[in-house]
Amino acid sequence: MTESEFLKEYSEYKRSFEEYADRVFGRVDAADRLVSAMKYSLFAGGKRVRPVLMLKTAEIFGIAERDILPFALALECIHTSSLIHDDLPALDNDTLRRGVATNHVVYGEAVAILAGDALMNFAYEHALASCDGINKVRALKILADMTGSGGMLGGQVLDMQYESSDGNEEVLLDIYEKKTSKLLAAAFIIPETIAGKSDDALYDFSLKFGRLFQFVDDLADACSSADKMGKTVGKDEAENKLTAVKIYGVDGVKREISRLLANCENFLKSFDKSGFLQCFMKWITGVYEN
Ligand code: GRG
Repeated sequence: MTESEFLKEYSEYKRSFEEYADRVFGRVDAADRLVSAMKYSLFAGGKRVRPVLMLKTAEIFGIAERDILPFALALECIHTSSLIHDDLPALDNDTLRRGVATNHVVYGEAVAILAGDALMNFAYEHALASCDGINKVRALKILADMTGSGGMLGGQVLDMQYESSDGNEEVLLDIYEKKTSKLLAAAFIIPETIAGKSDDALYDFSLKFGRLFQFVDDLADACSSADKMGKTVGKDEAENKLTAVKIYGVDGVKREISRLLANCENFLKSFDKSGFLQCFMKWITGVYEN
């Protein structure tokens, strides 16, 4: 598959997702300040990496789009909620996200906190309403597990604990698995679960993919620009954060990224209809290159 074929297919999945999200949120009253704040961040121009991966994986497992879209929207709402909260003054105190002012800059801190909460609540409400069988209930439990204290939220707290303190590679990998990889893994594991399947190798791959994704983000924070990234960069080093760049150095992270990429590509070779996912790995690692 060529890069332009890949990008065309990516934009088709993204369009399906955007149309669905527009339909769902179009029904919600935007005159309400809380809903307006939720929509501001949800429609601020994210890449929709998680929904696209979920739609593609669903297709590979033979799941109809109507069965996966509610989960794809739930996952993107949880991700957006985490970005709103991560940008708050009490956390990263950032003013730029997805190329626009952060939620609390526009709506104030109190509404931004509640908009993050409301997106999280909406995610479960929406996915639950679509549950018409035990496999979808199982998928919903996975979404909750990947998000909660053993996943993204717990990882964020660990991340804060190790701010400005000495950590090592083992600690870093544990934080990244929880903070970043588990939510990304949901994009692969939820369609698999809805299809009534379970495979440890796919879960291992999805965690490695999450690590690769976070390493690329760390490298971008060290080497890219705010214009290109649509968010503040250079903060990790300024705040002495525990990152892959701190542990491996810039060249070391590049080597780790190549190693993880080869590892992921190797797994995908054994995975049916994986051309799009192979290209995805290349795209995500090249997208932030200088
Ligand atoms: C619960 C507050 C809280 C945080 C959880 C998700 C997270 C941890 C923090 C947000 C910032 C961060 C470094 C996340 C790591 C994963 C990552 C690189 C997210 C950015 O995801 P993209 O590139 O963003 O998919 P867009 O804007 O395109 O959706």
